[in-house]
Amino acid sequence: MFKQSMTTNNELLNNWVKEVASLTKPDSIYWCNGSNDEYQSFVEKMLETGDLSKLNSETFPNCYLHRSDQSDVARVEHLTFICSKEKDDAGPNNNWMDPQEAHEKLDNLFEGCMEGRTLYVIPYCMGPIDSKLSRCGVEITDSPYVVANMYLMTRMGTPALKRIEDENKFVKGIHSIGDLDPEKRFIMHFPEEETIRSIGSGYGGNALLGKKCHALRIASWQALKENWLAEHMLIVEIENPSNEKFYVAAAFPSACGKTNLAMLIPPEGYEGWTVKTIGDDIAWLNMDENGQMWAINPEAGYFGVVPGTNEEDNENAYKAIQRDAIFTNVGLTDNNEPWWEGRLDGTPSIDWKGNQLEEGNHCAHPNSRFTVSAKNNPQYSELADSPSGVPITAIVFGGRRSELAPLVYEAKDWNHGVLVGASVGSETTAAAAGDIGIVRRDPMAMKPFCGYNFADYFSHWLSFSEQSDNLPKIFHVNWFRKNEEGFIWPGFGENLRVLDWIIKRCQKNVDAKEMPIGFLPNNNDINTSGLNISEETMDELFAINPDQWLKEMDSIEDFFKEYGDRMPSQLFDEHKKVVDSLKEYSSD
Ligand code: GTP
Ligand code: SPV
Ligand code: MN
Repeated sequence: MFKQSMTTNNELLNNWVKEVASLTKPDSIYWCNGSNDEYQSFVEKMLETGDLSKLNSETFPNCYLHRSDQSDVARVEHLTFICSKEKDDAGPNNNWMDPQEAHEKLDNLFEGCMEGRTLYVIPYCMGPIDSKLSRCGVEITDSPYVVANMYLMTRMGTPALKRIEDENKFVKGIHSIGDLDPEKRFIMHFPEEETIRSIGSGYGGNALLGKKCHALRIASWQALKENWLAEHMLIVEIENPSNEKFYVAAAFPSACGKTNLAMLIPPEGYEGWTVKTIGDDIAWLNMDENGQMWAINPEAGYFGVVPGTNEEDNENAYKAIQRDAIFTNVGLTDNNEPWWEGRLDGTPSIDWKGNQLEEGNHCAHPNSRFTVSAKNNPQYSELADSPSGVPITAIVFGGRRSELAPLVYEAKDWNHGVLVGASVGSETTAAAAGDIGIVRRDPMAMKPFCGYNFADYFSHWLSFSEQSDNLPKIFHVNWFRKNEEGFIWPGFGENLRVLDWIIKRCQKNVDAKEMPIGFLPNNNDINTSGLNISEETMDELFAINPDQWLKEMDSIEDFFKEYGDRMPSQLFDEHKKVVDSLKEYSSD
C-alpha cells in the first residue's frame, strides 16, 4: 500500500540502510516523508491489522487505542545497556556490555527479524529544524506504531532528511519489535559509534529511539564532550502580572510530575499570571558567551502518563488529548471512549487488556500513556520552536518523597546545587518495570538515562561554576510529602505558589532562612491566600528532622562511594559542609 516516497543521495545514509536491510531482510523498504497524509495512511494500516482501534469519533475525534503486548508496558532498565569501549565510562549507574560482544548478540537477534515485514526509515530532527542546538538521527523500525508515534513526538521526514544530507551526520537507531520475548529484549547504546540498537519491545522509551535513547543517553555523552547538558527536564514559561517572563527547567524522575508542572494552570488568586509549556520531559542546555544557560526542548510532542489526567488537576493535558491522540493501554467506557483511573466522567467497561472490567482490577494500566503533538496543548509556547531556545532563570530538582524533603528549598550556590541534584532520592513508579514505591537514588532524575559514568557527570555539572557567574539558581521541591491523611500539599496548579517564591528568590525580592540543607522560605513567604491550609500544615511541610537528614546524608555518601576515585572531591566537600552544619543544628 505504500509507495516508495523518497530515498537519498547521501551515501552514508544509503549504505547504512542497505546494511541494516541485508541483516534484517525486510520484504520492502519505505522512507517516511513526515506528511499528515502519510500519518493517516499509517493509522489506516494499523486499523486494518488491529494494532489500533478507533475511539469514539464524536467525543475523541482522530483518537486511537493501542494495546501493547501485556509483557511490554514500561521501560526495562535491567535490559538497557551502555556499550562504551571502557566499562568505567559507563559507570556503576549503567549496565555495560563490551561493544563487540553486544553487536554479535544483537546481530544474531536482528538476523532476518524483518522477514515478511516492511522496514521503515524515519529521518528525524531533535529540536527546531533551524536551530544549531538541534541534532538529527535516523530510526529504522519495522513497527508502524513507532512510525506514528515518532510523527507526533519529533520533527520527522523531508525537512529532517534535508538537514541530514547537509550535515552528513546523524545518530543511527535500529529498532525491531522482534518476537516480544522478554528474554530477547535489549536496548543497547554505543555512544562512541552514536548508535542505538533496540529489539523486542514496542514501548515508548524502549522503541521511540529519538526520546530517551538519543535525546538523553547518546546526547548526554555528546554533551559531556561538547560542554553542554542533556537533561530529563521540563521547561516552563511563567509570566507575572508585571509582564516579566521567567523560564524554569525542572528535573523530576519518571512519573513524578514534569508534564503536570509544565502544563500548570494558575490557581485562584493568580489572575494576571500566564504559564506556557516549552517542554515536558527533556531539555538540552547550552551556555552562551555571557555564561547564560539557554534551553531547547528537543521533542515536538508529549508521551504522557494518562492516569490522573483530568480537567481539575491538569486541564491543559486533558484538553490536549481530546483529539488527534494515540492512547496506549488505557481502558474503554461503554461508549468506546478511553477511560483511566482519575478520569472524572464516563463509565469504565473494558480494561486495558481488552477484558470486561472486574472489580479490583485496574481499568487503565498505571503506566498507560498518551501520545500527542505539543501543538495540541492550549498553552503551547511558540518559543518551543525558537532556534535559540529560552534563557533559564532557575533549575529545580525534585523527587517523590513521602517523608524528609520539605516543600521547597534553595541551594546555597551552584556547587551545593549539584550536591542537591546528585542526592535526589525518589520512590520508584510504574514507568519502569520492577518494584513500585521503593526510595532509590535518582541523581538529577537521570539514573535510567545518563549515558556515562555518574562520577564524570557530576564533575561535568560542577565544571559550569568555573565557567560562569551568571548561572541559574538551583532549588529542590517535593510535592509528595505525606501525613496520615495522604499528600499534605495540594499540588498541581497550586505549585505555582512555590514557583512564585522561586522566582522572587531569583529576583532577590525576598529573604530566606538559612538552614543546614539550604535556604527555606520564611514563614508566610509562600503565598497561601485562598488555599485552605493551616499554619501547622505549612510547618509540617517544611519540618526538617536533623537526625533523619543525617541518616539521609550517610546513605548519600555510601552511594557516592560506589563511584570510587572518579568522584569529584568537591562533591564530598559540599556533602561534609551539610553534615557538619546538620550536626551543629541538631546539638543546638
Ligand atoms: P514521565 O513522563 O514518566 O517522565 O513523567 P512526568 O514526570 O512527566 O510525570 P507526570 O506529570 O505525568 O505525573 C505523574 C503522576 O504524578 C500523575 O499521576 C500525576 O497525577 C501525579 N502528579 C503530578 N503532579 C502532582 C502534584 O503536584 N501532586 C500530586 N499529589 N501528584 C502529582
Ligand atoms: C519516562 O519513563 O521518564 C518517560 C516515558 O518519560 S518513556 O519515554 O517511556 O521513557
Ligand atoms: Mn520522562
